[in-house]
Amino acid sequence: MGLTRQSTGRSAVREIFNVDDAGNELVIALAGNPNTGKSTVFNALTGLRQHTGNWPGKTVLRAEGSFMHGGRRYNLIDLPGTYSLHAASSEEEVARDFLCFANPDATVVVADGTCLERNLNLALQVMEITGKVILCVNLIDEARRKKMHINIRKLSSTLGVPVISTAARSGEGLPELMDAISDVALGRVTPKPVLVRYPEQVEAAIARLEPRVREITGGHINSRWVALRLIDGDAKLVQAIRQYYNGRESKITQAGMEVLA
Ligand SMILES: Nc1nc2c(ncn2[C@@H]2O[C@H](COP(=O)(O)OP(=O)(O)OP(=O)(O)O)[C@@H](O)[C@H]2O)c(=O)[nH]1
Ligand SMILES: [Mg+2]
Repeated sequence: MGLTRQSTGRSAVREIFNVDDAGNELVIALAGNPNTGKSTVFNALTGLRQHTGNWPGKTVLRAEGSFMHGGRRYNLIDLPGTYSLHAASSEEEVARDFLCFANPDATVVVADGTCLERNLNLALQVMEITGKVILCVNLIDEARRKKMHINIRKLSSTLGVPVISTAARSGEGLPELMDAISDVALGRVTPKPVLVRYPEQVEAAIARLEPRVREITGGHINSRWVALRLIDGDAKLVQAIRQYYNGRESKITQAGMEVLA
């Protein structure tokens, strides 16, 4: 089936998710497990330049705000806190669809530095969808208090993405986080995230499916991830993609989201 897309990039972001992307603003997503300090990071970065509402077609709260850095405006979207991106709840669905379809210029995964291992599960899932990831190891003050030492450099080289430690409540590390966001969003730094390798059978199926997926989606969304979801029998995602690529982007808010629901 030959599918075409009528609009690409940032205009699609605005159309699909009602994100304010007027001008040449960069769109930055904030993801993370619940209670890791996402909103604290969001508030510290955006100050009073923010507004809240619901996600289109959902009763899930959304906060959107912006900050200026190096003469550019960065539009920050606070995604719902989730433990995974399996679209098992409205929150997970919103987070996953935004990362998959809205193509943010960078995504910050906010993790709790006192229980990193659990938080890295979501980080790896995000990294499967988008390569433009920055890991923010937050609550570093708490980790320090508990005498935990986190080797940020090693974490960064192991994961293949920039890692910044922060104590968002006191503002520690936030200037560095802004720099890292800017580096990734503007393409000065290209993360090379490690990808989870699945059993050989699954990898073989991905290898067979991926080229076809790429052909259909024109490379606009991550073909490896879509192939994985197809193998998993994710019918909702198939419907969403069909909707998206039939050139009805402006309707995906109602139609696509309802189809996805
Ligand atoms: N000590 C310390 N506390 C923090 C830090 N960042 C956030 N907090 C506190 O952690 C709690 C949760 O912060 P939130 O910003 O609401 O976390 P969240 O990830 O937005 O939570 P949900 O939206 O419910 O998923 C609040 O009491 C914050 O004040 C930090 O770096 N250090
Ligand atoms: Mg929050």
